[in-house]
Amino acid sequence: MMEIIIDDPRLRPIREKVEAGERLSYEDGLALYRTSDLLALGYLANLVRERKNGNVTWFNVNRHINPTDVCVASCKLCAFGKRAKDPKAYTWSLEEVWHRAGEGWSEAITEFHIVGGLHPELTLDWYCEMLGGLKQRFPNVHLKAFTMVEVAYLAQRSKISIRETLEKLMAAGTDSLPGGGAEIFNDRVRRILCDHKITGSQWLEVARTAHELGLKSNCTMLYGHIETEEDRVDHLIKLRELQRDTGGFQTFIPLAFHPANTDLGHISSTTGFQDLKMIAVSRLLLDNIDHIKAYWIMMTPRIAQIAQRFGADDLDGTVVEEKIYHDAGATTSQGLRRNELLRLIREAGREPMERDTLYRPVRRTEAAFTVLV
Ligand code: V47
Repeated sequence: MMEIIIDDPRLRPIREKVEAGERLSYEDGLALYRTSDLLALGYLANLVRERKNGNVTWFNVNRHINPTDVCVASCKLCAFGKRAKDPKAYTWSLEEVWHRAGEGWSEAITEFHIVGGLHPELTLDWYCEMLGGLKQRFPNVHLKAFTMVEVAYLAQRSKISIRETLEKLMAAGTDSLPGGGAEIFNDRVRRILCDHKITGSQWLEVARTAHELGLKSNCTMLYGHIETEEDRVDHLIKLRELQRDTGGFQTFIPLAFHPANTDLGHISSTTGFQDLKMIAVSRLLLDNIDHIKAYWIMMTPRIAQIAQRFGADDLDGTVVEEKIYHDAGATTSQGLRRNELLRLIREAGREPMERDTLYRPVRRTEAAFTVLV
């Protein structure tokens, strides 16, 4: 094994644990966040990353669909959600959703990632019809639809349980759930960032129910605002504990807070150093989650590429049209072509592997794709 020099003595016992494949503790998590020895962190995270995913970097060919930005929650962290009366707010009709889903350049998209605001009038039936219409028009496309927050809101509005809501969504076409809305589980921080959203424990309960019903989901953490290092470690350990029970999380995505156009516009954006640290620490603490995604829209393609050597094994996908980060000042493009993703991955010395949403390799010919099961 390559001999590396670890400058920070606090990392030496952690290195021994990582090399032995042992679980890291809460205190280890704090030590990892508190070090500035980024190269040592990256080295350790890379060990785990290569153990789990070898030299492969996963990506997918997907399209984001955000049917409405009307939202009753008014989260301070968000620049996307608008009040219904806001002249800039939009809500697509069902026809518009179906039309837009097939719009733009097509590279045989394998996933629609569908999330939106908490709309006070759209009903669960409307969402089910939307999913049914997408399935009918695009039967091979996986529908990764609705965050835990949207599921809980639809359940509350329909006066039925979370389980029944999920069952209805599944019957209509939902194949898995994205990881958004988790923010930071700590109640104090949540009260400031997103007072009207479900609590952290409710988010975890919706995820647990989804996993029990056989749905896979992703999970996220929003960082770089008012959270402490303790809040971050606590968040990651809660995800690790739920994963121990259900095994339902596929990938973890650390999301850097973008302050522009939000009520927290005075907060500075995260730095590349912090972003890489977040990738590395999450890879080390979340030993039972297979994948760590460096979401290029949020991190920029440059940092997401370097992240492939600091613990990440996924770049997300082509995306095509992105609103949540662009409303919050993101300067990245809205989509990347498949070839551009391939170049980023190859130049990082990794082997690109196109996947479907469930991490099954996708083989492409000129005109079609086949999921290898
Ligand atoms: O839930 C909102 C966050 C999330 C801001 O599951 C913000 O594969 C930063 O969850 N600055 C949506 N973050 C994005 C998301 C996601 C992205 C890519 C892939 C997957 C997946 C999930 O973005 C929201 C919220 O946590 N967010 N506003 C903001 N101003």
